[in-house]
Amino acid sequence: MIENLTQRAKEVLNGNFQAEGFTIPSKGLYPFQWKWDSGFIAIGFAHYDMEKAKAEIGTLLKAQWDNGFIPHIVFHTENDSYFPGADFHQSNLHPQSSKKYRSTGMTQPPVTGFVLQEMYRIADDKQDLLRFIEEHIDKVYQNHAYFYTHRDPNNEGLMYIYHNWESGTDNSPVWDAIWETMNPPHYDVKRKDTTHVDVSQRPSNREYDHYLYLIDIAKEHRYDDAKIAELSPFLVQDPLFNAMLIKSNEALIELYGLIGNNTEKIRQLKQWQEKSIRGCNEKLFDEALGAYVHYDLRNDRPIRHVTSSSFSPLFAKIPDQDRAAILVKTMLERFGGDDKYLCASFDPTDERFDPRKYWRGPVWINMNWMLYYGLKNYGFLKIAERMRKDSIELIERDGFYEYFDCRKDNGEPNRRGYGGSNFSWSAALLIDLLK
Ligand code: 9WN
Repeated sequence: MIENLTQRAKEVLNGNFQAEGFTIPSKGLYPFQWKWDSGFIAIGFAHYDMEKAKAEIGTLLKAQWDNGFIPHIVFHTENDSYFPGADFHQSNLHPQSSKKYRSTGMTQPPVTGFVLQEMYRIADDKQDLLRFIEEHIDKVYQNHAYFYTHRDPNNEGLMYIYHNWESGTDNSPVWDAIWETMNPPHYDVKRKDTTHVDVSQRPSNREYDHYLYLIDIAKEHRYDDAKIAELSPFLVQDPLFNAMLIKSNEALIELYGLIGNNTEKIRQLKQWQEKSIRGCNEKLFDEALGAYVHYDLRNDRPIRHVTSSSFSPLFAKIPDQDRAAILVKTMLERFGGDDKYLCASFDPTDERFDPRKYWRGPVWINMNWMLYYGLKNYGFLKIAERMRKDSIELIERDGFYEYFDCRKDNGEPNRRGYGGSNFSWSAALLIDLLK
């Protein structure tokens, strides 16, 4: 059974791998290379085809900008099945953008550092992998330096994101209160996502107006970070984004240690690390909710909702043991009923929870994967195992979907998978979870 499922996962990944050396997240819906997808995909490939895993990361890093920035989408090929594409984003507006690769001017959670560490953990030939890491690690370090230089205007160790797409959790109800502070024009554009996926499972047109407007503001200022920090109506410190950076900092410290002769970089990383962990614990933890929450920097207020991102600091060992126990209690109380699969992306006890709509409720395999390892970090083995089993069961029953209804009984037997099908990171991380 397990062999069968792993085999099917490999077929999905191989089918999505492109001759240019990267993997699309899902045919039709997402035809380019996405930053955090590529990291999860590399972990899957690392288990059976390390050359493809290396190609995935190597290709992403080739598109890095001169200031260390790594974009959220790299448009390696011409393809008009996705909107907004390269012509809308116009990354060339930024003076330090890649001259060779067209991309977006926003980023995504910084997973690449810990992905290199995972690849090393999985590799049989450690020497070979260490050589690969040696060739690429400075680029990842430069990416972290970019964040600490340009994305932390108040020097809190907490990076801001200026667009909901930078969070990876695109239409989470967390952003709703921010949309209420904005009044963007109506964009008369042809969305493509709703031609691939049922419109009821995707963000609304009005939400897209906000998304496009934020890009237009950034473009008006040629993607200048300081201007964006000053003017973007969306400026948020996201616990998931920051947890990924912290996890990746830790990974770089370990990997530079293995490589040797990098004391200065290790010193700098440790200093960043200390500041960021403190920032997360002091500013983003909400005692009353028993969870980490987002902070709206533009409007200077916490966004008090519990999401799967609220638990991601477990993955980066940010909380101490007592606080980790509080997180688990919150997770079980709000997300963990027997009638549900773990882990909904948004609080099932909140009125904005929608079990079918994208990041407003459904289960996402990448989040489950992080939470599985996060729970194991603290010895919560029973709930970790439930997280793993639920992920496997959802895929086994429904297929390699992008996201899944968390309700065990949703009135539609064997129809819990939504969004894109043959979705790469669901396949990649399943391979890891089945090991
Ligand atoms: C915008 C590719 C990406 C994921 C995101 C997911 C979705 C894009 C979209 O697909 O976002 O980046 O067009 O909806 O929300 O997490 O990286 O799989």
